[in-house]
Amino acid sequence: MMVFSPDAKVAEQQMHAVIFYLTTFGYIDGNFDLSEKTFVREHIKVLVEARVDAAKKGLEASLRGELVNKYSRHFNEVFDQIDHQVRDLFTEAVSDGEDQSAFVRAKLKLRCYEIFKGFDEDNQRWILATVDEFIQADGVVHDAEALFRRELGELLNAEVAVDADDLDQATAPVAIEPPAKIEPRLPNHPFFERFEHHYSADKEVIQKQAAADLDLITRHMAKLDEQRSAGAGKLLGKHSAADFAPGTQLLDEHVYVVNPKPGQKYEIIVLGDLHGCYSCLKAALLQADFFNKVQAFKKEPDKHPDVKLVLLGDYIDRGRFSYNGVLRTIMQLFLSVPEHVFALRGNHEYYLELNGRIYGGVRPAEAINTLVGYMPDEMFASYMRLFEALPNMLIFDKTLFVHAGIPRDDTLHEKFTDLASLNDADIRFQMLWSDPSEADLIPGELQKTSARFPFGRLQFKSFLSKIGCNLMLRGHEKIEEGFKTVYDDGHHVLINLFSAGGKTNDDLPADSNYRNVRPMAAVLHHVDGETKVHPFEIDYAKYQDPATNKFFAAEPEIEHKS
Ligand SMILES: [Mn+2]
Repeated sequence: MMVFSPDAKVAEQQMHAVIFYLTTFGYIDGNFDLSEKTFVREHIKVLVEARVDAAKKGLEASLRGELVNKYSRHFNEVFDQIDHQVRDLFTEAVSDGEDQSAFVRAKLKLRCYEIFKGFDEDNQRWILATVDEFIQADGVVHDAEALFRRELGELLNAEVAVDADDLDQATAPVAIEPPAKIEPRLPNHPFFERFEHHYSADKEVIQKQAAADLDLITRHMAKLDEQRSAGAGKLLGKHSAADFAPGTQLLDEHVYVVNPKPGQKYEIIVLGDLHGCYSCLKAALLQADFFNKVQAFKKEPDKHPDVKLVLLGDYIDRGRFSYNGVLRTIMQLFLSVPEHVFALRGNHEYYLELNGRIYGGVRPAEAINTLVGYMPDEMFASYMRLFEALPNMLIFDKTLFVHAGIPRDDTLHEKFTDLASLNDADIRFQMLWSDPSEADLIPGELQKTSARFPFGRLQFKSFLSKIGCNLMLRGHEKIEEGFKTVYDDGHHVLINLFSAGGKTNDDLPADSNYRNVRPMAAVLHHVDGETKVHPFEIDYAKYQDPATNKFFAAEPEIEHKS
């Protein structure tokens, strides 16, 4: 029988862990039915009774009953929450061709692994014994349960290590300020108004609209080509931004590098996933006063900070203003001031061609699904080519900006030699998808299971050291707080940013769970190697009004499809 810690906090964690493991084993055979849920609730009661009896011996029956009921109620609520979180996993984006249940299975295994690694040895043995007891409790051990239990056992015993030489221990001079509220200096800017119109349902009109967008795509790609030809081959043999002359800014294939000028102040405005939330993009740019600041710098570069806008990808899908809102505006921004705008690729900017047809690489792909049958088909191929051309990352001094995360251990081992390796197609693809875990190290087996794979704290430190960085900003994960410091040990810092969302944001469908996110952006103040991060709340609500956003002057003519 299981033994709970006398420490109330540890005992609470043990209960959460056990409930998570039981929920996982409940889902592992495909569906978590009512009888299994009843079984978990009964098991919770058994555990609670054991805990009450161990803590308070010889209690009067009625008092014991009261305590058992009280704790059972609490842990049944915990169970409901965990059950809800697990069900939520089934709605997360998976890469095309990937099986949703395999993805969920990988996520559950990861969470089991993280919980296990967070426990000391006694608790590790305890939790496995509890699970074994549970899966045998109904008299039958199902094949799926036995397989998962066996795989979990192997995983927990797996040896993982990182190269200690990689763990550079220099202190990261990164300060993170508390989230602020910023008012836009001006409520609107003429830059935006020219592009704020819905697609027409009329064939002839939408053809003209598409032709204008195609022109933008063509010019955006031509500008990237120009930047690329100037930076071609420059990353070869280089190991950090500091290996370039001060003041260097270049694009070599899909990797931007900036080595800042000594004494020059920089303001880097960073936006995470936008997912068709045009109001979020517009609000953040006006709040950060982007246009005014670029102009001031261009006029008197010695007197003003150099302003950079970094967009971490995932411009399309989920929200209602994908191509015609977020993407069109980003292309206009880049074409207006290409030296100041870094529009990186997200995993949603990934289309596939099959028998002459273009498909979204992520399901559901709302941007393309909504416009099929209205937009000329060849436009989707043009978007696909644009997406292929988008750069994947920016290394600015010691900060890496990338959509999702770091590559797999085995891929790095096989392919990484210097900064030029970051252009490898597999490395770039993996960096569009991976997620940080709370565990220190993730075994290779667990990294292999899904396109959306985890990496650990030490793997993160090791990778950042390889490329001369100590700070990484990424989007990709829908975090409700909008801004989150995922890792910070004083040496290496990982920040997650999400810029789509908002309770009353009508850029999102009424039933979208993105509305639970508080969208955030950040400004990095950088000078002479020191970085201060200023997160701020995106004031999208100001741009839900026809007076500040023409998209709200009329209803869309084409219905949003998921
Ligand atoms: Mn993403």
